[in-house]
Amino acid sequence: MAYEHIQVDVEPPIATVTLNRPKVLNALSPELIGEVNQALRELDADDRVRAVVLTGGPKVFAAGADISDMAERTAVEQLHRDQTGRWAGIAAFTKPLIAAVNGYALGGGCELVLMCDMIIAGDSARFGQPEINLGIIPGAGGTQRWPRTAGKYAAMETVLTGAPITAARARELGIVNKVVPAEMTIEVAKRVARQLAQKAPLALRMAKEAVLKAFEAPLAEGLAAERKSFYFLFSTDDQKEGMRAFLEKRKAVFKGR
Ligand code: DAK
Repeated sequence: MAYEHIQVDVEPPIATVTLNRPKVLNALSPELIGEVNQALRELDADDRVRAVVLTGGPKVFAAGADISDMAERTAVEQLHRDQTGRWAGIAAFTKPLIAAVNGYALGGGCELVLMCDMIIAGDSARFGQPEINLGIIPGAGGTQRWPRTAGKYAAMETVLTGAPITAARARELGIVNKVVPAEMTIEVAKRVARQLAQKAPLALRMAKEAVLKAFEAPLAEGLAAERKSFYFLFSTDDQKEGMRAFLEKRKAVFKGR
């Protein structure tokens, strides 16, 4: 499908989705979010693709939701637009999603990053939730994902002050996997995606689902879900292939079956 606000590059076994509204720092209009949602749905169904990089390109990730689109809306209009469904669709992507962040990732841009599974930040990256300065609060998960990943006090500081933090500080808080020179960010994220793409796709999917469960379920429920997925994987060809390859001292070839 052709997109207007994003670019999708499929280079099997990975794909890259690039936000592409540079004149407004990739501000996340409803159309852009709709396209990201649609692209991820297509990539989820594409067997050639096993991991995806999400980026805003070399200069900026995204400066948040499009303020010019929101400024004059009423509460009821906001409610009826079902933005939430489109954002939830992104969080529901089943394959590994690696964020490659350069420059600002603010507001909804930061929330989009926090929906990803791993985060590679360029040293130019700045993460923040400046909604408080607009008289609102985060609306795409910021108040929930920040405390779950960075803890209460860092979350309060970010959400209440609206001040952005550097890539180095984000790394200290554990919301970034790796900080690299800005010109390397996308390449490093692609390298990570290619590494993950070598793993067994069904195991990757179950592993992602199980880790995400830890943020939502009580421990006993999470452990039960983990066990079920563990047993399930013994019904896959890839489990047989993985273990036989180990015993035969060769590299496993996984097929996602
Ligand atoms: N929306 C629209 N346009 C934006 C924008 C934004 N968020 N951010 C920047 N732009 C535009 C600027 O208006 C400017 O346009 P022109 O004047 O050239 O026409 C152009 O991008 C360049 O921006 P600046 O001139 O401001 O560039 P600077 O380098 O000086 O400053 C900045 C960069 C990122 C610090 C600054 O642009 C800025 O503070 N931007 C706004 C950041 C912000 O407040 N973001 C939070 C937005 S609220 C929800 C889902 C999501 C959300 C809510 C609900 N649901 C599912 C319910 C999300 C909400 C938000 O993100």
